[in-house]
Amino acid sequence: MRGAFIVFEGGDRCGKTTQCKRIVEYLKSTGIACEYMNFPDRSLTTGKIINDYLLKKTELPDRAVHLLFSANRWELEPKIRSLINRGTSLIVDRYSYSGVAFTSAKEGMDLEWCKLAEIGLPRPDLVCLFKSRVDVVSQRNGWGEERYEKTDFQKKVCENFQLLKDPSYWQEIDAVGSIEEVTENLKPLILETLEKAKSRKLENLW
Ligand code: Z5A
Repeated sequence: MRGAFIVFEGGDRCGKTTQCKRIVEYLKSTGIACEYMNFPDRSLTTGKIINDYLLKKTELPDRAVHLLFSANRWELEPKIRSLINRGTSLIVDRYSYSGVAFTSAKEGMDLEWCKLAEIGLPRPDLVCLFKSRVDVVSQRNGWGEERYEKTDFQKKVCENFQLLKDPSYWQEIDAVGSIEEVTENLKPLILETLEKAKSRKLENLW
């Protein structure tokens, strides 16, 4: 039986990484095989260039950097399929939806063009879209250090997530509560998805 492919998405600092790690810890404590994965993975070949770009050490044309983010996912595509097919569930911190939502928030970038490089990547069984408020997250540690951490840009990104939302496998998560409250709200949804994934084929984007 295959594992489930679960993605957490949302604006900056909304708590995705915190929750991914807490859910992986929780699942492992109940004996479920699972792993944490995050995009961009800055340790990969493409990830090193992306890291320099996000830290504003290099400049790249918008389309080129968009394709690098996508290539970063394709670097891990064989590993994603292999782990899932061997029964390990993946809890993934950002994915193709961030790729499309962030690039298409830039001037002159078309959302449909942004989706093209993602075609054929595995489609998650569940996308948890973290709903927060920019006035809340902008008070959190680390806000403003990287390229996209500006209020107006983040609002546009959130609008783009709404355009990508597919109710058949997306769920909105209230991420304004405490860290513990958000984890407790996520647990039943994650367990239900793990169960359903066992008998479902892994589909592709889009
Ligand atoms: N990007 C892109 O353009 N194209 C792509 O294809 C992809 C990404 C995949 C870097 O992503 C940038 O790349 C990102 C999107 C773009 N730009 N922005 N903005 P990243 O995932 O590496 O980094 P990030 O977006 O900045 O995410 P993050 O730092 O991982 O934030 P987070 O995961 O949402 O939050 P967190 O680390 O769990 O929490 C942040 C802080 O808040 C921390 O101090 C926590 O302790 C605290 N926290 C968390 N939850 C709570 C609650 N509930 N209450 C209070 N405090 C909390």
